[in-house]
Amino acid sequence: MPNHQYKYTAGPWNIHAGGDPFGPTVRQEIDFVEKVAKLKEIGYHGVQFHDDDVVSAEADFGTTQKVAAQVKKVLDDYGMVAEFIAPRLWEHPNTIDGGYTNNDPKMREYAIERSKRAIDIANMMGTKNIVVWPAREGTYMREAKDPMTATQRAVDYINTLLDYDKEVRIIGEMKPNEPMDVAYNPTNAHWIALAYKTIDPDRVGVNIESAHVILAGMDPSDEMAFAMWHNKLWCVHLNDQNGLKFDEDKAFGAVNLRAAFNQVWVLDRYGYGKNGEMVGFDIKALRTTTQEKSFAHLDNSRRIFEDLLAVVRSVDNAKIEEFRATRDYEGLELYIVQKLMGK
Ligand code: XUL
Ligand code: MN
Repeated sequence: MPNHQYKYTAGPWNIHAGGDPFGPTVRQEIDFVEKVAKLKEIGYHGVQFHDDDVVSAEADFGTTQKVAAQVKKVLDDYGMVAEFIAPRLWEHPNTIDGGYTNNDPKMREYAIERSKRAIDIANMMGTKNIVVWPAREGTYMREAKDPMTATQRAVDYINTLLDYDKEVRIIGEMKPNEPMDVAYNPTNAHWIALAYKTIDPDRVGVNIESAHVILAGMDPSDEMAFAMWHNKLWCVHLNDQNGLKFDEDKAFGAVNLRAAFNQVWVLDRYGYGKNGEMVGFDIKALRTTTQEKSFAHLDNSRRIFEDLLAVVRSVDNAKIEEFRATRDYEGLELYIVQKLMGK
């Protein structure tokens, strides 16, 4: 029975002022140092970053080094680590029509340069993990880009980054839609398939976000198991999602406790975390959350993970095998549901 300690992370964007596309912010912005201090206090071990969460994308190299060192020092002071750096290829005017799948070669070049810079920042922050969420690598209409070309461009992009730094790991975080109507490579299995076509498949993996998998109509725990079978589950973004709508990023287990249980079960059963992988949460506070409760969704999600871990570790595996052998799936269902009800 695996019995290791998990390490938890979240991004600074998960502690936010509550603005949404339909209304302004409703809470005060919280200073980065306070975010780190509070994350530490509620049992977190690390921070996830976009490149420009560390330092402005417009900063020159010297300023980038200086600011990254300051941010790293804050982490060091609190005994925290940087889990990954994600190049933000979806806000800049040059990425309106995407980064590496942009039809304009100058814009594709921007995406490459910005991603190389994200690798530089990762090195300054002491991590080898680059997370690529291909936000705008898709289309609003099918005819806008050529899909075969887009597939090749994804592999070319990954190869360029693998070649730029011989130790960096390129970790795709797939999402089927939003902001685009349809994303290229909508699932983790797509990215894993691309990985095998790159110059160094062992350095290409995935970050599986529960809500993204649900939006693709699939099951997060099965997706995680598939990626682990390939030794490619290097990050997770645990959260929850109520049906097929916008990406809600709800607290882990808040919608479907059984699906959350199954994610924890599969992660724990197959030793996720034993090679340094961390349990990342990507969770938005509800807009209705008060200032004082700005961290509650992250605190709660970690607690829910640990409570589910206790349930998972109390599962009687011999019983499970017996239910399976006798095809008593009704009995199995009652056993699991009763476990989740604390019986
Ligand atoms: C978007 C999303 C991103 C990535 C990091 O849906 O999940 O925040 O996790 O870029
Ligand atoms: Mn995410």
